[in-house]
Amino acid sequence: MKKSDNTRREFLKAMGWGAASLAAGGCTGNFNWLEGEKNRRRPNIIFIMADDHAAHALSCYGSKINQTPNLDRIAHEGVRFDNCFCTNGICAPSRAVILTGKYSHLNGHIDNTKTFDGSQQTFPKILQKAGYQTALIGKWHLKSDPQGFDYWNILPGQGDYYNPDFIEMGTNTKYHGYVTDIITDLCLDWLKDRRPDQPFCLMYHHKAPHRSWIPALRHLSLYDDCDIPLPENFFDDYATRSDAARQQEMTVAHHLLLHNDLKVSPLPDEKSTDQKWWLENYNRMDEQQKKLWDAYYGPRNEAFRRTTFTPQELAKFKYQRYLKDYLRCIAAVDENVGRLLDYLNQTHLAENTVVVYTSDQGFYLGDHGWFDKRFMYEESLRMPFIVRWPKMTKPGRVSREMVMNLDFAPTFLDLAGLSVPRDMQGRSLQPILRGKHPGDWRTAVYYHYYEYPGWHMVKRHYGIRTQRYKLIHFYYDIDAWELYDLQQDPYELNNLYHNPAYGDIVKKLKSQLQLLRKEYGDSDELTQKYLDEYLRQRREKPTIHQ
Ligand SMILES: [Ca+2]
Repeated sequence: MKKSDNTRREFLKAMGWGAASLAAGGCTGNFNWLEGEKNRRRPNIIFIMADDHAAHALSCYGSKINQTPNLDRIAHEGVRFDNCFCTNGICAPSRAVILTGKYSHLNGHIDNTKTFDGSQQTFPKILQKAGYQTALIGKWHLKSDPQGFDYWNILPGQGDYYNPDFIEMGTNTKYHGYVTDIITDLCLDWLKDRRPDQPFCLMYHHKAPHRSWIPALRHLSLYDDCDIPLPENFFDDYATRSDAARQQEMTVAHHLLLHNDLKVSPLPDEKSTDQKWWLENYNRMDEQQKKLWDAYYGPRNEAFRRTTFTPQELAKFKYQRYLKDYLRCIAAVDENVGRLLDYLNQTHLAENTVVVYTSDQGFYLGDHGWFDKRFMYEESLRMPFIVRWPKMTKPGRVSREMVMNLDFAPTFLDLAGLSVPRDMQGRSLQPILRGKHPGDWRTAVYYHYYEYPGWHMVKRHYGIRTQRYKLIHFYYDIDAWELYDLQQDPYELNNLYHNPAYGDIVKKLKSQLQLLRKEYGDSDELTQKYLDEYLRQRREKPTIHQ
């Protein structure tokens, strides 16, 4: 056998094809054939990520409050992961975990105040080196310039919903329109212009539905004809919990901002401190956009000002306005993902393109009376994660294996036929995508949140979640534990940590938690190091935490 045949056989073996493929392929045996065949076979990857899109706001996850027919297409034609969790439930750290396949304490990006060390190993860099065309379009949020991409066009910082600025490979450009539509247009343009002879990896990252939940004009009246039902635990009184649940600053009732979040435009003589984001957003609109915006919110805001509310009625008003705007933002994401899926079908790219939809973490949709994320409770710990690759995934499959954002990088590399670097801490999901249930799959996940004192005042904590239990340790200005039996108490209202009947379970979980900390390289020393660094930074530059 010629050397080229050997090389080809090795490649086919690596890709899971046997000798039959070799025999059937025709034996030209030259390198170009091999490269062409390799590129034709390797899947394209479209990694769609929204910002703060909770799984319980997707109809494929049983949402009681909205429909997402286009996102559901990915789940219905692929695999829905019901137990996908983030390792640190906040925007930039989750993105850093996804890129590196490493926990925050190893990639260094423990909180939103950090700047990502772009010199480190990431999966896009490895894909690029292996011959993939790589592109990143939309939200980035890691401060340093993206590395490992042939093309990038990103929102600066959090970005704006209307007429947003983008930074295209270092150059600022202002676009006219609504951000979710623009990001999708840019992705479609890139797909049309890409080189057809190479596989690609496109990171299609939405800003929506991040705070302050500013909908497209065409969606302003969506949900006008209904009330969004309150979640079961909206009026959680935190009775059995630690002070962490009581001392946060993220309640719908008290911490949503009237102007910035709820779109109640300030009166001419109203000198409120919460106008800044509202004004920035409003002032970006052109005259026609402002006219349509005012025509919708104006009369509703006047009615709000004429009404006298009890505290509970006011909380419900805030919930409705918050949730409706949040869901309207998701409606635009859903429509636009539909446009992208249609494009893949029309261009026959769908068959060999892995399409992933996820969010950097979940979100509280009034659950526990909250908005935002950070806590290790289910609603923000859980990430929607749906994957379609017609070549591999059978339609409508559901996985209950415990997976993490830590697994995304190893999965993408594995699907591209590349070996996963040993220092990545996640595990490829390829067997699960193929419908297998690996017997040695993990039975628990480890979580660690750091950003305190800071936005929303969610105390530092780490913990373990198994299929049935969750044990959380809050630390720093508190030393408190919480235990939940998710089977008996799915809404996490009853902290069982001090219940003697659960003593053995606590003991076992604490031991498991220590093993996980050790396995993933986290430690009390590292925790202290990051805390000292955080507090020093806060003293030297207080505004960084505002
Ligand atoms: Ca986020």
